[in-house]
Amino acid sequence: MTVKLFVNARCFTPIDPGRPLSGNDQGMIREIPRSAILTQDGRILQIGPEPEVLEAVRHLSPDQEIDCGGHCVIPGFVDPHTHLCFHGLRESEFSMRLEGIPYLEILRRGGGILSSVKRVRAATEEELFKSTQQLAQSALAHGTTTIEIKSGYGLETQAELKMLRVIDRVGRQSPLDVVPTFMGAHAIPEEFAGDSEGFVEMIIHEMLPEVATQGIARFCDVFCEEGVFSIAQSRRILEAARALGFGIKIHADEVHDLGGAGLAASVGALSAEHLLAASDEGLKAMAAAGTIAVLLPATAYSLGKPFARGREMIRLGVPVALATDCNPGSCFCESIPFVFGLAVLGMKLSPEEALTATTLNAAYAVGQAKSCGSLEPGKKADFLILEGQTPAILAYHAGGSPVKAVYKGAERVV
Ligand code: IZC
Ligand code: ZN
Repeated sequence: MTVKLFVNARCFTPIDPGRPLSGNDQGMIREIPRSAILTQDGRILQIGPEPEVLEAVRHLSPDQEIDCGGHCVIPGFVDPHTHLCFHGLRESEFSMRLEGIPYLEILRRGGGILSSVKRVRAATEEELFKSTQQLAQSALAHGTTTIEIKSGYGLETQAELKMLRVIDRVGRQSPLDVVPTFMGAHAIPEEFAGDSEGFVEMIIHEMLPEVATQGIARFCDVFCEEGVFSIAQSRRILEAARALGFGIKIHADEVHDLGGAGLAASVGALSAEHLLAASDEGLKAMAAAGTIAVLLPATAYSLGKPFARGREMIRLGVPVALATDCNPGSCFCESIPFVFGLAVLGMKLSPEEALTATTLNAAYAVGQAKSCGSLEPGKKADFLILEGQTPAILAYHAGGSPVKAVYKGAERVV
């Protein structure tokens, strides 16, 4: 048994009521100016004003005492949407986008996601592991302690399984907790060009059952978008996934409003992601169903598009989470601090709302809130020491590295 005592911390944390925070509650953060955190075997035993915790410690004699220097301490970030299992960058496509060629046009010409598919299919499992692990380490250095990673650059059963094995190995061989998502419905592969229905059949009858049998993905996600998967196809795939026990997520209304937000609400998805073009009607349906909006402002930034209407979503009562979307195409960014800054300055979330969005609501968006997302007894001792005295430093120190130390299960990992 290892007992650790963290003192002289200025803690900021959302309080978990057993569901994601929405509306006015999204900005409710508990601040404990001079606090201490007592941990046992990587979990939080107690957190509160220093004198209270010190009183409890008298009977426990901690193995180690760590002084947080009066700095701001917040929960470790949860990044609930990434595609960071890939091999090779797409810099030439970035140049094409700078010249004005749209993201979906590059995909239509056989590039985009399909160029990553070629690279991932050709890579050995070891090569893919190395590149994924490297990026995961970088996310950790930016304060991410739990991360969702999607497959979706295999688009054939064996290559999708290879990705999911790599994602699983990153979870076992890095300090990060990794949540794996199957995203065979990410694009239509060349072999099925002109036959998207044939590919949907293969996902439903071959890929999904095999992934379910192997038990290596918790969620199933679909890219519901013009030229990719229609509303009807997305619904069929997600209903089949749900019947097999997967949690479900949707890339919804990223470029065009196909009604993805409404679909997410009606199929009982845990979250809908992107939502740049989502309609009021779709957002209201999400609020009524309790669907979490996972917003990806670094993608809007990278695509040069207006941000999703985060402020309006909070007003409507939709619980908002934030994620990087880290991928080699539309958004090469593994930094939650960067996303936090964009959310505050670009989407007008308050720093408190953005803190909830990058911790507790993000933990709900990947089904992990029982063990992380807030600093409360029983949860993992995953937390960050920041430069400065309040979480606003994350937006204020633009492009800096405000994360000074990362603790995962009470162990210092950065
Ligand atoms: O590789 O382009 N939007 N999927 C949907 C992506 C971006 C990832 C990519
Ligand atoms: Zn994505």
